[in-house]
Amino acid sequence: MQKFSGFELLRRALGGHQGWQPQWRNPEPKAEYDVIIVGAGGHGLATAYYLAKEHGITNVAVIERGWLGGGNTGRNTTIVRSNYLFDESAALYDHAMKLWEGLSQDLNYNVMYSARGVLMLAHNIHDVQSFKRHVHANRLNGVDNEWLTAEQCKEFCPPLNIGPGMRYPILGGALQRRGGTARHDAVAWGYARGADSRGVDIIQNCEVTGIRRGADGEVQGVETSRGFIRAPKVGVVAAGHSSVVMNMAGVRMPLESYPLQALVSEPVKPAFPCVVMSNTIHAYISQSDKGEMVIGAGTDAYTSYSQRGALHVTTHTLDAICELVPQFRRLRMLRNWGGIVDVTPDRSPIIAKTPVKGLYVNCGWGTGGFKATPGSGHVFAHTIARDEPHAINAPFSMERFRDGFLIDEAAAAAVAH
Ligand code: FAD
Ligand code: PYC
Repeated sequence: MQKFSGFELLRRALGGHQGWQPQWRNPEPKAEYDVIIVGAGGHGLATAYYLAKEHGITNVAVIERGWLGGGNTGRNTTIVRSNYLFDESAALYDHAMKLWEGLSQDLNYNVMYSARGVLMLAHNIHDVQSFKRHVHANRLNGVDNEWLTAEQCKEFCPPLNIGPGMRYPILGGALQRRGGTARHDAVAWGYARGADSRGVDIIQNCEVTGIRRGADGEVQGVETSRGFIRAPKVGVVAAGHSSVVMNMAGVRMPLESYPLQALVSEPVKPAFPCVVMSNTIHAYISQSDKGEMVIGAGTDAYTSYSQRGALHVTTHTLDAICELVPQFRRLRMLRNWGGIVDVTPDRSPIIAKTPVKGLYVNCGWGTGGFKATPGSGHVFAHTIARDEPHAINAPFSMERFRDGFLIDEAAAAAVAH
């Protein structure tokens, strides 16, 4: 009988739960697949999972130039909510929210979705008007959201400073109680394990360097750092670099890429009960299950592909956090990092077919795609499998920028950009 150390026995007993990275195969790429997904972030892996699970398409490769979940999926501040303004967005983000609610059971993997509430603070009369408009629009769409006075905000989140002497006083806030957090890397690992066990090949350390097209312009496959891989369908899900990859097929995207950064404090005992966001003062905060305060900033003011942001953006955010929650002045920072987000002109994503036969794209999530991961993968898989959009993602086409059907969610993005 094979003998295992106590550590290995514990790891196997936990079966990949909470804190333990599950095992999946590490296959060599085959010469040909039915579908290639470029990018093993949460959205790419979720797409592969639903292609296999819902559409029976398992001859799929997810090709990743780095390591699985090492892009924005593993770099975000894990906030999940669906309080967007327009009907199209409510349908998309609430589709994701409903999937979050059953995701741990579906994947048989604990993604640690925690509906602890997302409170968006208003600091001036424009914030108040804008958030109340969001509350009303959300409720019309069956999405929960409610207005709280400053005192009710304090009751919901006791560490908040609602004193009158603040530079940006809290005038109230919009609370989505179903909003909260989920563990970002667990989401990537859970989808990876689910896809892998259904036969999907996840190929890491393999960069896509070109997209080959045939005589009729159709997609034939991808050039990679490990050779050419043939496939009649290619889905590009390469956040931050979507325009670079799409350019390989000759498609110019309406995207700009910016650094977005975040940081965590040293871990402390439970001290912050919910998620608080403030676009006006450029800060958002929650406490992870490990005890760290997870704090994020706005995007840098200039375009860049650097996975680090400007120092003054962080110091500005920390000033804001220390004014909102003065006792956190004594916390020390543990680490900080950045990701690259790709932003569309209307701050809504593109999940669509493209003018190139067999080429599909899922991008432009800007500062807010983590929350959409399950819904995004679900409708993108439908789009690729059926070669037509799902009703939910039909409005999120590329043509909307040509035809003027914008879905302007700049205010609901709730992150300065
Ligand atoms: P990614 O996880 O970035 O995956 C794309 C993958 O494509 C990467 O792994 C990359 O290596 C790969 N790739 C790129 N080029 C190639 C190539 N040529 N060949 C092969 N592979 C390639 N959203 C929220 O909803 N809530 C939040 O709280 C939140 N906070 C954020 C905080 C920060 C600091 C950042 C940076 C983002 C935040 N976001 C948040 C946004 C969210 O993280 C992203 O929208 C989401 O994770 C995008 O997922 P993805 O799978 O599309 O991209
Ligand atoms: O979209 O909720 C969000 C978000 C929070 C931090 C970055 N994006």
